[in-house]
Amino acid sequence: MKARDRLRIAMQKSGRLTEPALDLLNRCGLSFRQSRDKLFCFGEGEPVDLLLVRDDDIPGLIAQGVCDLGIVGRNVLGEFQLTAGREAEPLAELRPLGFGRCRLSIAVPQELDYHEPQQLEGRRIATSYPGLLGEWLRTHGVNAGVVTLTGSVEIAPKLGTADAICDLVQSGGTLVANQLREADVLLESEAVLAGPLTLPVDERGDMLELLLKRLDGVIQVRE
Ligand code: PRT
Ligand code: ZN
Repeated sequence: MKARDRLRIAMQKSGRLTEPALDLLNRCGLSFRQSRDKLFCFGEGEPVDLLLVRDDDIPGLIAQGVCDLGIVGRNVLGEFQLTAGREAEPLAELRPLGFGRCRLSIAVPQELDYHEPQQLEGRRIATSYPGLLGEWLRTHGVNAGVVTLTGSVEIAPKLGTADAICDLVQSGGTLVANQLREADVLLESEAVLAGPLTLPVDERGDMLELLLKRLDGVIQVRE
């Protein structure tokens, strides 16, 4: 395979992180010939291109070397690290990016008087994050059933398929609408710049270093 000399960044094609990620890259002096309906965006000035994909695919694309970097929620990166298997390339969180903030939390029915994780012993917890939930349960020595769902996790208690849930929370509105209450926080999340543990030492590596410097400048100005 021919070595790539252009840096390739994976980002969400269409979702909560798309606009703020593009905005951040623009403020770092990068611009792209945009074709949102397509997978690929060619960088106009600097040798940096974008791959627009589902957020869940981003860590895998970096681990496989298809992309050099990715902009993705810490929740998705963390779940990948825990579930991808030992043979997958470990990834690093290179920078927190300050947008897409939310929490991965345990939520319980409003009437449950929750005060400690041990109350979840023997219960079923629905989640799209079995890796992160499993690790948290182990840390607290709790044996609970993990029910993995890919969507609509918040309705599981009403349907009787789970006693509690572990899901992303931002305003808390979704929980209230489903008679649930945030009980414990597993992870404070935001969008991060993800990359390999060891950065490439070639032209791509030089561009990557330049991008990190610009990012630090932009993030500092914003703070
Ligand atoms: O299609 P693709 O797979 O790329 O998109 P997606 O639907 O998986 O992701 P998307 O766009 O919903 O979220 C992308 C990322 O944004 C997540 O991985 C988080 O890092 C971050 N983020 C920030 C959120 C939220 N806030 C959020 N509120 N992701 C999801 N939610 C959902 C949550 O799952 C729940 O259903 O919003 C609901 C809760 O919101 P509140 O405000 O009612 O509490
Ligand atoms: Zn997704």
